[in-house]
Amino acid sequence: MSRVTLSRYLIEETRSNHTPADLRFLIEVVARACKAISHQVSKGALGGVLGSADSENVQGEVQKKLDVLSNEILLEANEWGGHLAGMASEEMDHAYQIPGQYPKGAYLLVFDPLDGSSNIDVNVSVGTIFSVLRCPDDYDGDGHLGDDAFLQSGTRQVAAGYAIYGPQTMLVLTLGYGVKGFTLDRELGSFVLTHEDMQVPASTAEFAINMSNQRHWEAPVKRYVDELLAGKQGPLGKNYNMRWIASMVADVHRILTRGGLFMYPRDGRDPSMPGKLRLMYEANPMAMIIEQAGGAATDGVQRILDIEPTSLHQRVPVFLGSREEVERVTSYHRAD
Ligand code: AHM
Ligand code: MG
Repeated sequence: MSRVTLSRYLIEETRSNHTPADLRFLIEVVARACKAISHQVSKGALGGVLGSADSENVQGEVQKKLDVLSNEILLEANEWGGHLAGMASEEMDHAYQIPGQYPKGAYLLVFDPLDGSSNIDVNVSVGTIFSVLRCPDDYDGDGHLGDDAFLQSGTRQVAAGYAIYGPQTMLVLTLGYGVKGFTLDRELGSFVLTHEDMQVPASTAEFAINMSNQRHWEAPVKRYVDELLAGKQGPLGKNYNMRWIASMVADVHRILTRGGLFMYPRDGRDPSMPGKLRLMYEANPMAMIIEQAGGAATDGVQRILDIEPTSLHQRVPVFLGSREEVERVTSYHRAD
């Protein structure tokens, strides 16, 4: 069997004029950084990388050592290549400036360096989520890149992807025409194309939500989950199964593999937080991937990719996965 590596796939995309060469380099570098993160994650207790760092991020969350390390790996890999105008991440308050000695490029890279980090110490799958935008042509930040350059709707993403560090390390990527999955071949040191055309089935009998927040949910989500739990005897007329890994990357990967619905709704725990997940580096890239695989993604009311961001670390409710179920829960919100 002839194996198509990520590099070969990207070269062919560039040859057929689908993907500009500088975007190809950018994806290659992100993939290389993900390989390095995968290596660090896999060391576990042997690498001294488990546990918390003595720091909090801008959102007041205690950072794990691997959150900080993964962020540094992505910054260092990407800052010198000349394809980026700047970067932003869950772990940094504001936009990261490309150091003055390096050339700048046309793209912006946004990432969650290690999603699901509460799972690191218990040896459950975690991942890196990334989104690529163009730096606005008319951007004039006087040499300083402000957060405002990143505030573009998800429809303007030119690429999105994630790496999952699980029993296998995989890179799942969309350049805007379908979703490809690459598995890391550790002997070869390369990501190899293993999933040609990832698709989310339109219907499903599996859902994912953190049920412990049930008492804080809004009425449409309560109604919908009550109906799911009522099973065959209820209004939906079928039995549903539930899975909750608490790593968005792992939950989304399951949905891309066998269908399902992922929900992180708004809840009443903290009125200043409209949901837990962040728009720019969690909801938007995952929404692009899911839509490109034939699924749907909304915030309960509108398509996630249409949301006009107002801040870098903005949070949104998320409903994504199999189209029929996303449409149903969205219609319950609209009827409310
Ligand atoms: P993180 O980026 O700080 O790791 O948080 C995001 C994670 C998602 O991966 C996951 O879906 C969710 O938060 C888990 O939330 P909960 O702690 O409510 O289970
Ligand atoms: Mg995250």
